[in-house]
Amino acid sequence: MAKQQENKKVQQIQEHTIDNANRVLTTNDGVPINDNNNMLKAGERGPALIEDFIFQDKLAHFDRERIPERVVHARGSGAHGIFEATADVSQYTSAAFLKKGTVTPLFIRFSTVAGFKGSTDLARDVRGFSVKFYTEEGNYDLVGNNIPVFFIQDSMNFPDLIHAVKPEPNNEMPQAASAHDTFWDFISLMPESAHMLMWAMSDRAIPRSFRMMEGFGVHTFKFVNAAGKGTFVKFHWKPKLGVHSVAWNEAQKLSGFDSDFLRRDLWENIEKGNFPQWDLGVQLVPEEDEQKYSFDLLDATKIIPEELIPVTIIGTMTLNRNPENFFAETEQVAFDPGRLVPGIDLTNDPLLQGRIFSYADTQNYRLGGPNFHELPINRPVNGKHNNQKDGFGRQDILKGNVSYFPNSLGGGCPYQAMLKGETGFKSHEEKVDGYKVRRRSSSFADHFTQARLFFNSQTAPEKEHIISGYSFELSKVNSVAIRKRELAILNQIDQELAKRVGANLGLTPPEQLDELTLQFARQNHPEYPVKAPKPEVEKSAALSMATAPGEGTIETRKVAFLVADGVSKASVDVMKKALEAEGAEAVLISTHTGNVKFKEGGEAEIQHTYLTEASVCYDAFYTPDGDSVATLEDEPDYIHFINEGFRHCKALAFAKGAEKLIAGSYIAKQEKDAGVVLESKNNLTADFIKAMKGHRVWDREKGRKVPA
Ligand code: HDD
Repeated sequence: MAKQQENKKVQQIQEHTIDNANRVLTTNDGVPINDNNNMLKAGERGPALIEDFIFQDKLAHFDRERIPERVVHARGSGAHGIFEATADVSQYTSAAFLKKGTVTPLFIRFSTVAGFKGSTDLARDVRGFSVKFYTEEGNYDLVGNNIPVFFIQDSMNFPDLIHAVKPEPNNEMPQAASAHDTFWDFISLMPESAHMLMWAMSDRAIPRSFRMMEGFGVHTFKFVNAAGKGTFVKFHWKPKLGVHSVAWNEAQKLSGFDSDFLRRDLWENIEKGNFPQWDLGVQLVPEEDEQKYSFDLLDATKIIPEELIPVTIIGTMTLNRNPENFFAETEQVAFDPGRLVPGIDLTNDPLLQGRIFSYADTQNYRLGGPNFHELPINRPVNGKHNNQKDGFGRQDILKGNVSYFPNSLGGGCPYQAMLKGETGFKSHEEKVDGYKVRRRSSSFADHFTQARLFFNSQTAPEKEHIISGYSFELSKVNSVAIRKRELAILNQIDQELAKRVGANLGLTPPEQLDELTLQFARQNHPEYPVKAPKPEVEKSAALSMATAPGEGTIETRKVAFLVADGVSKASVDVMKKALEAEGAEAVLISTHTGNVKFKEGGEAEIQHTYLTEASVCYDAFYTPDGDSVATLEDEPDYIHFINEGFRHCKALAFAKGAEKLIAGSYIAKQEKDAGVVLESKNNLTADFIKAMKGHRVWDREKGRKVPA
């Protein structure tokens, strides 16, 4: 906490924070209110009076409490934190906040893309990953996603993409879901989306936690050093807790049981002091190598395989404080990829170029005018000095009679950095020489090679999940022509993938791309489909979640202890101690709230019951010994817990006396695997922890026999 108090952003926000403790209720003008229950009336039973300024003050504000939600990424969760630069990158960038040892306050917002503000966290969707660094050289926004590529290559298509994925305009269905005709209609006509779709159909789109997602800047940006030399750069956020997902069936159920699941997980862990951390990594490409690769660095549908250019870690982000107020901070924070600091610049990526217009434009509308920079959450910590003034909601008071440049009356201030030998932000100088054209670069025409790279890099269970993802989504599409069109695209990527999805749809994948798809693709590339250049890398371990960094920790994982009155305290305690030593959390679930009685005497407080909680809210399950076992034998909700936990491939441990409970569940009919830990056969605590470290026993899905 001491470190947070020292931080300039925390201080700045505190200056604007109101505490109502021991204060009298007032109007917005500070007038103390005597009666906050009754309108002013002409007689006890008479009509209300227009002079009731106290009522008007209250209602007029209430009537204006909603602002337009973000047109995309409407649903999000924010947190404060810090970034500490840990490597010397001065050779590549002059950015002051990246100077080794510098600590910079930041605000992050995670989001889903398609759903409305009140939709569910667990939709199959891309997650936004936006970071605002409050640097000493102004605000720098890295507005990325948890997927390193994008659906489209040129911003001109962005409104169409979003119109297609959002609920259909006639009936506003479905909410927060891409599994519908308009999305797949658009996507199947846009083969450039093939790579992104592969990621979106994978488990990356249903994360276990915001804290367990990678983040990516997506575009290639430019680092610029003090001498003005540029280097291409891609940004990566690598989570210390590993990269994990839930199962699709689980995601759907979570959306009902706790649609705030990811938001709650982030909030609760920060409250508990489990501060999530990510390393910031960069892939650096010298300017001279711009044309060296089989893909174009300016094409946002392509990654740079880590085997080709490794990721160098340059700093660490720690999220350490929840917002005080959701609206004032998380809702009003305004991100913009065009908010750059000296040492970082844009490239000519046509998707990035379009974004530079859209974000400031949308903030001007959404936040009601040009002074949104003055909202506490958006204010730079180093102050702002310019001649912009007035406008709705202006807060800063500009002193003096000068509000223009150049001036002599104000001593030439605020002065241009270059006039005093300072650098300020200087756009990286590059030669631009070409015809003014509305066209797509031919270097963007290969759409399938990296989609194939992604699929080939997955483990067997991950491939199965991708097949299921496509099968689920396309089954929800009513038009058979659209299903076939997408199958034809899959067939260009991997024939087995297309065949398997086709079988689930009762369709044989067409050999060639559909005529309509070709027609649209040829608008950009007349020779389409083009012969793909040979890729440098055909398989990349970094693309699989199973082999991503940070694996093997169970820190902050939630384990449900399934108990009832009469449970053995000793049996609870031995497992609790072992799990807590690994940083995991034990949560007792019983048949009623209040206290659970131990067999040995004594009680423990119960927050959750079989009625109020569901297995999907937990990572693993332990059933301790005791007289509770007899109660649980007759408790269908308990049986459902363990059936469902098994179905979702989670680890389950049973103390010796509780092992007989398996007989009443579907686990009895399945082959036991390393994820079912029995005290009579295993080392109860060590083997349970080992199973949890593997995250899920995905192989268990092969049977698919558990009707949970
Ligand atoms: Fe965007 C919001 C990420 C392409 C236009 N975008 C938004 C947010 C994220 C992204 C994380 C939420 C920010 C927040 O939390 O407030 N967007 C991306 C990424 C893209 C991308 C990674 C591609 C690489 N976006 C993109 C394009 C356009 C936009 C091509 C338009 C030309 N995005 C917007 C927007 C939003 C937005 C309409 C809506 C709310 C906002 O900006 O603040 O301007």
